[in-house]
Amino acid sequence: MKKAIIVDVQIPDIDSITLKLHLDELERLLDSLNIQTIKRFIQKRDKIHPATYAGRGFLENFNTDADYIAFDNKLSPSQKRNIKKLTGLIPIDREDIILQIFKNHAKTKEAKIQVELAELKTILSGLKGRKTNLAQQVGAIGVKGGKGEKQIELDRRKIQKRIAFLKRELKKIESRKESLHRSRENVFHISIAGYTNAGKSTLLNTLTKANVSAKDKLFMTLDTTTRRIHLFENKYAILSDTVGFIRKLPHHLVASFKSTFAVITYSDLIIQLVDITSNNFEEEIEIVHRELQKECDKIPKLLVFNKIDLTNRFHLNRVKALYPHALFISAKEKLGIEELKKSIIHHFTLWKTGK
Ligand SMILES: Nc1nc2c(ncn2[C@@H]2O[C@H](COP(=O)(O)OP(=O)(O)OP(=O)(O)O)[C@@H](O)[C@H]2O)c(=O)[nH]1
Ligand SMILES: [Mg+2]
Repeated sequence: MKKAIIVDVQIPDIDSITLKLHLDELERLLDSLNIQTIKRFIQKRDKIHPATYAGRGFLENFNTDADYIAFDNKLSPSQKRNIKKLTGLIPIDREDIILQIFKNHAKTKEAKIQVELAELKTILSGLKGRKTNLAQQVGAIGVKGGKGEKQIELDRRKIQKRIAFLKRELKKIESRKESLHRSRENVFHISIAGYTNAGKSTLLNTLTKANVSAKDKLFMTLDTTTRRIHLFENKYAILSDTVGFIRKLPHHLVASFKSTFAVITYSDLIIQLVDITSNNFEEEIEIVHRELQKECDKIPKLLVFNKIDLTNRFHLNRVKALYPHALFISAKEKLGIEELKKSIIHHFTLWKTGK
């Protein structure tokens, strides 16, 4: 197993608790890549060092057998080069880590194209106006050595060509999806949305007896799975599992995965699923809520807290008081599922009468 140290700078406008929660999440992201975090180093500074992110002296003093030095914020290509020189470790930032997770978890043709597109766009923006080579730019996990500098222009042109090709391929898949969606216009469509690892796939499995892979790793699902769900008598709806949200999802990934996220915008009801055991569930609700408001503000939503089997009565009651309209379930232990189905049926009836 590869090892990493996490390094961050605490500037005056971030408090220690928030910083800790963010680094806990970074550690989980690393864990999803099977990289073990062995230590965290935090430096208090007035501002980020433009050349080296943290202070030079601070970086020079790590005595560690780690392979990587991980950062929660985006590093510039020159910061990466400087940090590598000072520490002898491979610098990786949050974007590199998330991109690599997506890369490892992409299974369908669509997801693979989307990830490659995001990766190439990231490389291209790193190459802009620079004379360094590809491998250095990516700072990629697992990439060793580098090509000659003359390669750069060639690389750039190759990348642009490949991007154009991938975009065309993606367009084809998107238009197939759109016509599928149009053919289902008279069917009640529910999406399960939420922060990564909230239990979305587990809930899809519980509600529809599907067999979607659900694991304690971040971003297990990159492709939406859609299944039929029985409501009552001869009434059915369709239910989709979606790719999770996370704080600071890299810009190029969001753009590439637009059609995957679009499934949510097609739905008639959104189940916003929250992991009640997360130490940071309030911020997680906020992040998902903000994303959903962008294009789904008119779609009815059910706020559903999951994993209540893991929580104690005190915490549960506190959250119930904070969110009196929410539902509380355990997708895994099948608790509260009947109530959830009742709510779904209630929304289905409203939708049906409105048609
Ligand atoms: N104890 C308990 N564990 C749960 C529950 N629901 C999900 N889990 C676990 O939480 C982890 C994540 O579940 P997933 O269903 O993969 O979560 P997801 O939201 O689909 O995650 P991504 O696809 O990675 O965004 C898995 O280990 C599940 O077994 C629950 O109600 N109780
Ligand atoms: Mg999932």
